[in-house]
Amino acid sequence: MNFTVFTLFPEFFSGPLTTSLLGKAADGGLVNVSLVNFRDFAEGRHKTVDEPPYGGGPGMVLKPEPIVAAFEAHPPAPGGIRIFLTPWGQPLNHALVEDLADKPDIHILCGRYEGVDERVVDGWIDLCVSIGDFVLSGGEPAAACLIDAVSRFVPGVLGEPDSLVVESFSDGLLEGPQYTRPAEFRGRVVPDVLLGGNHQAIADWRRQQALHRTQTVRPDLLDDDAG
Ligand code: 6GU
Repeated sequence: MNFTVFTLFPEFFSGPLTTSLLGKAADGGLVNVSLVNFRDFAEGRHKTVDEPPYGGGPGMVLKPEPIVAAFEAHPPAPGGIRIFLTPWGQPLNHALVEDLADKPDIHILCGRYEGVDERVVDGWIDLCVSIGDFVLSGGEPAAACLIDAVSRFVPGVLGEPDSLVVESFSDGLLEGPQYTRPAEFRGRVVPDVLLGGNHQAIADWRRQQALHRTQTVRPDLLDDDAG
């Protein structure tokens, strides 16, 4: 799986991409992330990437020329997709992550400031994605989230493929509680059923716990078949 991130802050990614699961996936050649600083494609001595918005208003808007020049220098492979990360995009969820995992090449534009000239979106972006109903100062943390979530579906990235199936959202439910040793910790005990070795009873208990947690925390997931 190949990702290319178009960002003014490539250094942001040195942590997320070298740590833990993603670091191992990168080392194993399973996931490759290229970083493109579109400031390198800006013209002039000042390498200007932003300007005040037409019509007035606060902040600065990213100019189209450097971004599109960077896109043209790094086209996605056939069957690939170009995504713009923005608070007004389509919400990222389990279904969208699974769709994206089928793409051979994912290019991601990270916005900054008050936004990106809309002509970039109209002419060069296939999909706009948000990671939730809040505003980040830039798309970089969202790109790290998207790359992590999609990479987990690349064969070989997870040690145990089963964990893709059991965990939250794959069946539309949140994952229930988990316990490990010791059986008693500061007076709090592990539920008896988990210590008993009755696999059917354990599966039933887990399902009931997952339903209860989903009902309590995310009843919206039970209302429809979203996720
Ligand atoms: Cl994808 N970008 C920004 N800047 N803020 C966000 C977001 C993305 N998703 C939620 N908030």
